[in-house]
Amino acid sequence: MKLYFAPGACSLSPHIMLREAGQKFDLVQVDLREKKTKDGSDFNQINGKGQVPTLETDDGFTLTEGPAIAQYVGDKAPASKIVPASGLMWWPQWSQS
Ligand SMILES: N[C@@H](CCC(=O)N[C@@H](CS)C(=O)NCC(=O)O)C(=O)O
Repeated sequence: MKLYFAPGACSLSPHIMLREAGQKFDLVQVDLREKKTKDGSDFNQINGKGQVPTLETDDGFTLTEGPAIAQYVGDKAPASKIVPASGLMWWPQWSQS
């Protein structure tokens, strides 16, 4: 996977979640003012909204909203229990501690 991020931006939470979930991913820094990635690519071609966080998944999807990325990462790594499964308000195990 590939996470597009900018320092000090709301891409930090998906970044933390990917690490907590033990996922393999590459980081690509974005200049949000210029809409360019660190290697000079046009970021608007990757996310038409020109915003981070943006996650390219291994199966070819591009997710462009933080909550959608959070749910995707949580669903991909259920053993990490970082978010409840879709449709649940909490993990049953959370209420036992
Ligand atoms: N609805 C998006 C909002 C993302 C967002 O506002 N990202 C900011 C950084 S925290 C951004 O990329 N701003 C640059 C811009 O809008 O041009 C989400 O929840 O993920």
